[in-house]
Amino acid sequence: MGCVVRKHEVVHQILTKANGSSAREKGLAYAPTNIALCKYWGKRNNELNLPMNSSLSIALPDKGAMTTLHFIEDSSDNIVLNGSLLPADTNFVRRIVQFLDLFRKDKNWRLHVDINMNIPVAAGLASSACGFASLTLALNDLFNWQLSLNYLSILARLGSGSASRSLWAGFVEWQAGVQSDGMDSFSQPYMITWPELRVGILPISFAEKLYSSRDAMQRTVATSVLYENWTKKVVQDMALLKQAIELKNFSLLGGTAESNALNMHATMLSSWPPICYALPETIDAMHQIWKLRQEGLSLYFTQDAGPNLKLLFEDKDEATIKKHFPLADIINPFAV
Ligand code: 2P0
Repeated sequence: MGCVVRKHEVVHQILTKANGSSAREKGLAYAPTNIALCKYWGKRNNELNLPMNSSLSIALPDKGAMTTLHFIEDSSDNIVLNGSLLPADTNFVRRIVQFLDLFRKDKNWRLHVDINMNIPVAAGLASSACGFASLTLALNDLFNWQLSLNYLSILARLGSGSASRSLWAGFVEWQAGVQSDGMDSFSQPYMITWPELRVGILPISFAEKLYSSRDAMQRTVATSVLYENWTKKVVQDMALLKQAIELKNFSLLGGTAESNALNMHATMLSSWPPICYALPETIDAMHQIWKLRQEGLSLYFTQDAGPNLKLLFEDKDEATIKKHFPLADIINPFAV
């Protein structure tokens, strides 16, 4: 393949590996959302969502998207989100229909797509990650492709980069890869659990974000003088996080994740026009966390493309965290 590989060419290549048997009546799949400890920020290829850097996430098993699919006799797809049929002119519907178009080739099937999510949409809680991951898995189920998770991770990435990490529980690494067609850019899980680890979603605002991650990433790469440093920082952080996970060194994990998030946001802030996802309450919460840490509490945070913070701590401190942050939604990523 040459340099200008298109999405449909990648899909075609992967579908040659699919089982050729006929479609089922229904497709159904669940995918958890994921929180990056080392962030994906910036693409080397906007068409294929190929990242500049590798990233590492942790799945939140009971926060995610359930997608069911069935064929309909209609001229267009129906997209239902949390029980409401969405108008065709919304961004969400356009992205889903464009994704489905990749698989239609000359065939004219239309689908009823029913997505149920238990996280706010487009508020920096990786709704597109679990949405596109569950849609990809549901298509694999509907068409009975029986594709490997590596191929499904590549397909999910074509919908949304971070969706490539949302096919597994636990820690997941998305390898940036080097190939121009992105066939080496997929995610893989770590076979390691950390039952003491806790993630708390600290709500600041669940309003729809001001800038899409897609646009904000492009602007950061194009205009931030700090971007080159970011690409070096992520290499160091990936190594430190792997070490922290292997050694179960919580302060190394939390410190590296927090520093990674702050560097990503500093890099965005130095873009022009500037990109700032934090609200005044986000900064207040950071100061509260830093003060508690100075007082001896082993508490860290990470922040994505929205104003909410995700707290990182261990189960032994859960009661203290609940006392200081009564609104935090506390999740055990390794609950069975
Ligand atoms: C991440 N984020 O690693 C980073 C950190 C947000 C901040 O991946 O354009 O919705 O669909 O590939 O995956 C959000 O970006 O962007 C994201 P697209 P995506 O989780």
